[in-house]
Amino acid sequence: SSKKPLVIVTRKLPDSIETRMMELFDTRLNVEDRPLTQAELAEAVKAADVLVPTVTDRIDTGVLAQANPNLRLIASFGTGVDHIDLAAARARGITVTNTPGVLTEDTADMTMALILAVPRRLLEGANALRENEWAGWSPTWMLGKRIWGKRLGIIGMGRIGQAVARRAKAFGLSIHYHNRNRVAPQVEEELEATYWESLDQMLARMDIISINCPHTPATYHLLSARRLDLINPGAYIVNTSRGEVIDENALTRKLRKKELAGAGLDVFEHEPAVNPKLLELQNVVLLPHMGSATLEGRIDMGEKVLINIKTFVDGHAPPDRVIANLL
Ligand code: 8YV
Repeated sequence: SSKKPLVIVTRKLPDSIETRMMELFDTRLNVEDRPLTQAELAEAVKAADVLVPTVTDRIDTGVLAQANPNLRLIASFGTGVDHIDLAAARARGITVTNTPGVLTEDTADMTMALILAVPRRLLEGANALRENEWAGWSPTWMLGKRIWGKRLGIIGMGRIGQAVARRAKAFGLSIHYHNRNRVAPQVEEELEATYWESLDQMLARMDIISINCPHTPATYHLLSARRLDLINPGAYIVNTSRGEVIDENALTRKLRKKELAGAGLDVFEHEPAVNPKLLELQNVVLLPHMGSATLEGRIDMGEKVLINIKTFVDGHAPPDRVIANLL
């Protein structure tokens, strides 16, 4: 019998996943549950046959330069792979997998929660009550913006974007989207979605904008200062994808100057750091990257990681190989 591959996991995972992983492979867990330093990551890639990183591990060229040839698979726990230098991994013949699909609905739920929470001032109202600032019902107090009947512009109409669109349609929003490619006609029809080839033109017409595209070199600061200026000052922005897709400083400036009505942000450019100026604003809901944070979802993600590793070590192509067109 051949030696079991050494799998190194960088973060604490759900118990049932860790147990199963130890049964299947020679597994080294991270019991401390804190992100590894770059030096510790370099040590991990020296020893591992398979590395299981998360979004908090920056697998850059410096780290990969330390890898031994035995490192054949990076089975990432999560869907976004922008924390991994894919070109460098590919150059070394390392296969990269992710966990798509299983966190689609949870992330879309959180996106919808932000779409509702910001215009309807959910946190402001809840906080006012807690702070004893509620003097009783008033016809004119704590008025938000109506959501139904408004235009939602989705940037990135993949699995998550479509799941957001389904929810938003049920809430009476009209669906608009920008994507590299137009989605299938039956999907457009089902969602009654309008395709905008020009992102600039779409931005100028929307009441709420939701970012649901991956962070790639092509989407870095897609919402640049120039594009943020195209958006109607009464509009809201929601981001549950990656902070890097928006120029966070430019967004903060616009929110401060009331050139945008508000924002719901689950992700930030320099996590876990958040621009302190954002924290001073009333018209924002800021969440600590919770989009996929359900127990069920994390177990599903872990199971996908297990299947990807198992398939790979059995000598087959793992189901969730990251496709080259993400580069
Ligand atoms: C996780 C995510 O929080 O999958 C993603 O891309 O952002 C989240 O589901 C994280 O990435 C886990 O590594």
